[in-house]
Amino acid sequence: EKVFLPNIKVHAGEISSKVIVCGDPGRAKQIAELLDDAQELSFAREYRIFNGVYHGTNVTIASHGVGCPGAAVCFEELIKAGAKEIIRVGTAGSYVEELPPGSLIVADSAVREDGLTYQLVPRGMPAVGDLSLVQKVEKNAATKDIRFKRGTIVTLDVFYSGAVTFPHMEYKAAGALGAEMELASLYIIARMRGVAAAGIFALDGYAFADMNDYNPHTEVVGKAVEAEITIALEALCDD
Ligand code: R1X
Repeated sequence: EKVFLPNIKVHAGEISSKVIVCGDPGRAKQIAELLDDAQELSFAREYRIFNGVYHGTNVTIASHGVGCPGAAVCFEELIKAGAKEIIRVGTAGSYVEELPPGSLIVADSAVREDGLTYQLVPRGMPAVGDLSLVQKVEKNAATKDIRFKRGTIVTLDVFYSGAVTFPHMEYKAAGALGAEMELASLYIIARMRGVAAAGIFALDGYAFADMNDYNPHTEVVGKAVEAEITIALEALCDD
């Protein structure tokens, strides 16, 4: 009897060892459309899973939704199902002028400004990507005509701000390049479970901006998302 993963609704062994993850189920479908023989395995809650073939290599595409706790359920079950290399393709808000909307961040590390990872590992554990997988992503990004930088991204839980102010400016001063909402959980879980992970992000605005004005649905962001998808697929199949 094969183990059934109850939230992502696939059996162990049904997915590829090479996985692309993204937040949006619609984007999972967009990525799957670039594959040969794409097949939807499941779509439960925010978790939508496809198998397919990219340039002769079997890959799996999975969506994980918004925020670390929900994404962590997806990452843990993907790993139980057989994932060995996971690349997150996402969107993020920029901290720096050199990375305007439409450019990319290759994140080698994530700041743990989430709650989830503190319930998994001690405070001192760093959230870092797999060095060789991150380097494959960076190498493939460098072949594209798109602006990018490699560095640290901040993973936070809050999207619409409340009564307190998130210290974006302090993280900018500390050298972080931008902010998003899931990568720290991927990096902590991947390291704890012994698999490789990397992350690449299309900048869709500035993290300091009023989120009530947030509009990622522009042509320049769409092009950056398309570019990062190709970069991630090439990096995953680069061995
Ligand atoms: O990671 C962030 C989150 O999943 C990036 O975009 C989403 C919020 O719109």
